Amino acid sequence: MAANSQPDYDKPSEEGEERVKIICLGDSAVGKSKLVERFLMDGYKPQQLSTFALTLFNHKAVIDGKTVSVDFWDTAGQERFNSMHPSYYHQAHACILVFDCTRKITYKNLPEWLKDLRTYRPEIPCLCAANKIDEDMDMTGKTFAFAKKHTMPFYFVSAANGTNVVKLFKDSIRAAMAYKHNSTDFMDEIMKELENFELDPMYNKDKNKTEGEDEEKEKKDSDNDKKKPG
Ligand SMILES: Nc1nc2c(ncn2[C@@H]2O[C@H](COP(=O)(O)OP(=O)(O)OP(=O)(O)O)[C@@H](O)[C@H]2O)c(=O)[nH]1
Ligand SMILES: [Mg+2]
Repeated sequence: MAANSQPDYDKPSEEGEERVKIICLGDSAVGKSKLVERFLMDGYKPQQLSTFALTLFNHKAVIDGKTVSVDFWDTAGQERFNSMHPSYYHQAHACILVFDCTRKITYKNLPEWLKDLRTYRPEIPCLCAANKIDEDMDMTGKTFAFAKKHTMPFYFVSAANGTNVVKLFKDSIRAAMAYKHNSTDFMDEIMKELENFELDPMYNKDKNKTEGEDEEKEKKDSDNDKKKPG
């Protein structure tokens, strides 16, 4: 999509509403489209179709009594390998970065997505979502270090059963608005809220285990093995 065919997000919509742009990023099949669908339509149809190019979903949100026109941009996760067009990032006010908690590789690719994002939008708020927790609720007992490391709000979500989807999208809208109005208060608020957030004790058993620890240990073990003579 050419940059000049995009709406101008600095100008109000035809109805005089303020506009914000929120982009979704993450590997193919992590559930970006399903999450947007779940939020906007409150529906979910399991289907395998990958997003072909670019889809724009418009949503009217009411923030502090004012209607805001929100465009969610959704593109194909495989685009990254063909290098995403810069116009995808152009004027974006917030980003939802999604991975699939049942496929480790999609988590490992997050730094690549973030690097691309920061090339074009160094400052915008980015929210991180671990999708498909319906498939493995034990995942909610894990700490995923990536989000903490980059001071991002983090959400366990499921497009299939709706867990946390409304929260994720509403927070993303507020974060986008806060960014547009040069206010960092809202992000600080979310971060504080999440620090105090206690998970259901039932899923807390592996709480102190951090994603990536296993590999670090494996690496140390193999380094030690290498050091062993003979
Ligand atoms: N179990 C489960 N499956 C999901 C969930 N969200 C998405 N899926 C399934 O995962 C597959 C991919 O979902 P999509 O939303 O198309 O993924 P995407 O990230 O948009 O993929 P691309 O468009 O290729 O980048 C579909 O078969 C969905 O039904 C979820 O929360 N739980
Ligand atoms: Mg898609």
